[in-house]
Amino acid sequence: MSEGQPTYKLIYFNARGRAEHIRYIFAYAGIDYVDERIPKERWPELKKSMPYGMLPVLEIDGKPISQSNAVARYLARKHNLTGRDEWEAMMCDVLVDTLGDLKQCE
Ligand SMILES: N[C@@H](CCC(=O)N[C@@H](CS)C(=O)NCC(=O)O)C(=O)O
Repeated sequence: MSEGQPTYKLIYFNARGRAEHIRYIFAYAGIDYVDERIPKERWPELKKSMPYGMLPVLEIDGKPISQSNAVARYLARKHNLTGRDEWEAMMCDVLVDTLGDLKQCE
C-alpha cells in the first residue's frame, strides 16, 4: 500500500443498500473517493471479476476488498470512528449486528 492517503473506489449498484454506511464514513471523514454505480445490465459481466461475485467492493489503491461491514470497520478504525474505548467499540458492533438482523427480516 502506498504512503499517505490511499485511493478509494467504491463499486456498488445505484442504491443505498449495503454501501450507504461506507459512503457516510467517507463523507463524515472528508475522504475523497470514486462512487462508481453499476447499471444492472453491466452486472452479469462484472460479477465474474468481483471477489465472491457480490457488491459492494471497495478498491483500495486498486486492490478489491469485499464485505461491507469489514470495509466499514476498517475505514472507521482508520478515521477514529469506533468510539473512545473498547466498550464504545463493542457498542458500535452491537448496533451494526442489530441492523444486520433487522435487514434479514425484511
Ligand atoms: N455480506 C455481503 C453481502 C453482499 C451482497 O449481498 N450483495 C448483493 C447486493 S446487496 C449482491 O451483490 N447481489 C448481486 C449478486 O449476488 O449477484 C456484504 O455485506 O458486502
